[in-house]
Amino acid sequence: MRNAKWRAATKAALALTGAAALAASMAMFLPGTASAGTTLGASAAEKGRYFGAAVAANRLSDGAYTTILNREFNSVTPENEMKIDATEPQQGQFNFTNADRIVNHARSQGMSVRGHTLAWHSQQPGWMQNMSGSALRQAMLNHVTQVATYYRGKIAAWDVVNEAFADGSSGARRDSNLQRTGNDWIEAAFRAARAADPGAKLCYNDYNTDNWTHAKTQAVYNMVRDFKSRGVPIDCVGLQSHFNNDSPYVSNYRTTLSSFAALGVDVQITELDIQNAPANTYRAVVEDCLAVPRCNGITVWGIRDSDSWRSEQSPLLFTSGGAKKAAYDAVLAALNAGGTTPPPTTAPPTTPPPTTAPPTTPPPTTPPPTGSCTATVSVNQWPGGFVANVRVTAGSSALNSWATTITLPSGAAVTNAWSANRSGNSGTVRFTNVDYNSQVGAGQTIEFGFQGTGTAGNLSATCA
Ligand code: 9MR
Repeated sequence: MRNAKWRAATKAALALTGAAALAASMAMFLPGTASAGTTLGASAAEKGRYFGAAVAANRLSDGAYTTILNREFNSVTPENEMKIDATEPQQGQFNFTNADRIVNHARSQGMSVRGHTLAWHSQQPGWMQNMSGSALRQAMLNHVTQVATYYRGKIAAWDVVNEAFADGSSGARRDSNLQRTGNDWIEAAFRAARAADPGAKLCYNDYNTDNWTHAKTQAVYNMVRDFKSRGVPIDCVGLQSHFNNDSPYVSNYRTTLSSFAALGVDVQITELDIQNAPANTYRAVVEDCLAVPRCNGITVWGIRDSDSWRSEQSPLLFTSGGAKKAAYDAVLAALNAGGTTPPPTTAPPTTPPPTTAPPTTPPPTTPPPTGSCTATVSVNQWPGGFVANVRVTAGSSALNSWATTITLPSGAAVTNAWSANRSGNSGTVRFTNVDYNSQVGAGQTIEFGFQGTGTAGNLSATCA
């Protein structure tokens, strides 16, 4: 957005004074305004990307800190303030005070916000650490829903689930209280997040997933591929990219970025820091991202070395005194290399569709036909509650819209649905497409789901 301001100012200056006078007019009329080529955010924006930093609310009162933040970055990630222990310290009592300080600061500066994180085995409040089974599953889904709803429309991308895979060579999920609620906890979290904020990109985020040959990287890749094939709503993968001597940058990093991107998701470098901040390694990371059209942003995990969670490794772009390091110069040069390129065209919309868009063409006098389809339901039941996943498959003709009804047994009721509009909550409940899944190719399948209370039993769905 600062880039947009800059572009507007640039256009005006060009129109008034001509290109030759541009530099002089900017110096006269726009002192301190970020310009492409001289700051990380503006230079990244010229390449259709953002450059962000993790921000701590308690540092926003430090003028030296905010001077660099406001000058250099056009995206922020709250470092700890959106974690579960911060936002729901007591069950059902939400606290957004510190997260709001960061979000408000970002919005006032025209920066986008990455939300971090809705579901994680770590930094759980005490009440959640002590939960298990269906109660934990419901508490987790409620947390995702409440927090994503509160910030609806303000978050460019959510780390919906963080660090759910085990280290080492197993390729297995990490054991945790959330994992023990059932292997589908991750997709359930993504569906709840999509329902709460349809405009946010939904990311899976992890560390030690940089080396393409590592089992953990492959395991995350396989999960994302599976999610995409089954219509689980995932838009992006976050590679934390905390590089150090034990977990170094490797030259197949670009292969990792492009392989994830080839699954049809954006890739974001979400928590970059590099032990001792070697300029060459920082440059290589930026070049790798720029080489992959769907690598659409880089976030460093702090601003000055003194702000880092690993400050003893001096892994960031600014010294503790706020001076630019050699790594900063390398990053900026890499962002500026090759001139301006158009932004990638593959990004999904980042804002929710308007609810009352004026029609630009006369509406059809009859609704488009709802073609024939078949639907199947699978239910994950626990005492007192359930989650149902419904797969709708088009027949031999493509669908422009679809509708399906499901009859619940008495005592069962739907509490929320994702990737579908719903009418009714008990008895026969009707589900219809939302905008983004109205089109289903011949023989293709989309998926939606809903959560409910009571006992669902074996459900069947009828296409209407
Ligand atoms: O930088 C964060 C640090 O201030 C916290 O003490 C720590 C607690 O878990 O979390 C750090 O951030 C982590 C991030 O949330 C997830 N990926 C690893 C980051 C560094 O530990």
